[in-house]
Amino acid sequence: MPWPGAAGTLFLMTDERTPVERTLAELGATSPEAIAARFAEVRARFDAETARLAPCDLAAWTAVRNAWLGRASGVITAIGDNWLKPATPEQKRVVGKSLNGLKAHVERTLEELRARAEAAGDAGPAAAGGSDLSLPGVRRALGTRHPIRQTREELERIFRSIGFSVVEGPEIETPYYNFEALNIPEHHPARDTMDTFYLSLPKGSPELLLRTHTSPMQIHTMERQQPPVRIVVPGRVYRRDNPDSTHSFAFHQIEGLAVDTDITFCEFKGTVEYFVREFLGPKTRTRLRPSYFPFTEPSAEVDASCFACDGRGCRICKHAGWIELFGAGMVDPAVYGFVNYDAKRLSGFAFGIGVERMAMMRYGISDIQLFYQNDVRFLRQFE
Ligand code: FA5
Repeated sequence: MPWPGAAGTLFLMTDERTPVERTLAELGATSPEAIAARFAEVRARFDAETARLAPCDLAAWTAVRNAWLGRASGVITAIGDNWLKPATPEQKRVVGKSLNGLKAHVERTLEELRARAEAAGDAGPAAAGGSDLSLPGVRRALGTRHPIRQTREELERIFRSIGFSVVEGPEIETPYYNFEALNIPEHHPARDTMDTFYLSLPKGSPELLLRTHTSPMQIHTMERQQPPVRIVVPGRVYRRDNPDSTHSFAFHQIEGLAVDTDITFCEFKGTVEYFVREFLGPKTRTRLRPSYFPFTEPSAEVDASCFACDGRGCRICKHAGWIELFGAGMVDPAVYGFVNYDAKRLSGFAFGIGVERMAMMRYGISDIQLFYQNDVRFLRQFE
């Protein structure tokens, strides 16, 4: 163990070891006077070293502190191990007391130096004699954007690139916006699939619920804006779904709505195909399967050729060759009636994409719950 600081001249030995690495018997210091003299030498060495410290040099201060107070190999530990432990019972009394005195001196001096360095730092670089710009900076561990966030941003980017703008809406809705204005009247069976969370409010308050999809923003937007409309709406939605590998009770969707005077099924199909190819790769094929949503007519489920087997059939696509992506369709003219749009003149399409499911497809993730567990071993893979 070298002495802390520059090569020492105080303790020149033929033996390579420093005095604190040798026992007192080896040093020939067995009487109380000889022991005290040895401690005085160590203390003088410490004082000389700290006297050389520049007032603001925190790195040098840390090095001195570690060299003297470091638990594993500091000088104080070495004295305890090599001078105190092997000492005779009479010597132990003297060594113990001196060691305590030395340790208190070292701790007090270092603390004073640290306070002085801090005060000098507070007074500004000029008062402290200038900053040492060569000191390493404090590195803060940076987090990364969550894979759901990254996926959402990628979806937004794709739709922005073809003229859609991004808007956001409230997570708390009235049943009117979440259901009725979307052509889902009370007692309609389509409500059962979204059996949802209502807020408990004082009697007489209007009913409020956590939105079950981003579709209410279709209505808010059309109420506020005359056509043409081209928006996407990312956001969190809630359903009373039991968690499993593909379901969560809180998840994310991105809604799309385009309304204008000349939008046909071709624009709808072309937009969907463009989006799927941009997101999942140029070779991905798209299929529209007839489906039902009260607010679109006709409605479709959009499927993509399986990314794992390219449509040949595998375990991931359950040997179908296709994977279901999201629901979509041409806006049902009945919806225009709720927002005072002229259903005879206007037409449009809408879609609602599950962000988690898209991220699962893209990154080959088999369990949706991984997104919510905040396990850094999972999240680091998306840096
Ligand atoms: C809807 O929510 C419709 N609003 C979509 C729509 C919009 C259709 C506009 C037509 C026009 P659906 O319930 O199928 O549809 O949900 C859409 C997507 O959300 C699903 O394809 C799926 O990717 C995702 N999703 C649904 N439930 C869950 C859940 N519990 N956990 C995670 N993702 C879900």
